[in-house]
Amino acid sequence: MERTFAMIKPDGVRRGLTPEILKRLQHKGYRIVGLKQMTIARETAESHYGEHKERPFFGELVDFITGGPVVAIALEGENAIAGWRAMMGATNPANAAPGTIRADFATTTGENVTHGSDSSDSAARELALFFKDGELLA
Ligand code: DAT
Ligand code: MG
Repeated sequence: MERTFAMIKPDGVRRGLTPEILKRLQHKGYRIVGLKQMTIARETAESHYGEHKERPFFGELVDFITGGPVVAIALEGENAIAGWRAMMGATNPANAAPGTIRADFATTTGENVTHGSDSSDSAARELALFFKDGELLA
């Protein structure tokens, strides 16, 4: 069993995609062990995306992710880290395989609907950033 951090980004929430995305991950068989709609504080966003802080798009990325409510999700399941990344598809929707979330619901890299941790270290770090002890199911 693995846990990972998933997020429906502000574009996904704004466009009413929350039920569709929750449906997909539940139908896949993942268990939702934490779920909340929230607005991300700027310092939380800068920490979450810290690996990108030298990239030219960092400012826009932080503006975007703090610009409206997101849905933060803690997912549990076998191979959940790679499995959720596979369901999302490639970062650039133009490269995402048909049937993936980013291929089906996005056209630009900057607004690509969902986030998923990319490793077990990232998953642990991001889950701790977004959820307090006691907010996650045992
Ligand atoms: P992923 O979200 O697939 O893990 P990432 O970690 O490389 O991708 O980048 C984080 C987010 O930053 C990504 O979902 C969208 C944005 N981003 C990445 N590369 C970008 C680029 N070249 N231009 C604009 N935004 C970009
Ligand atoms: Mg990433």
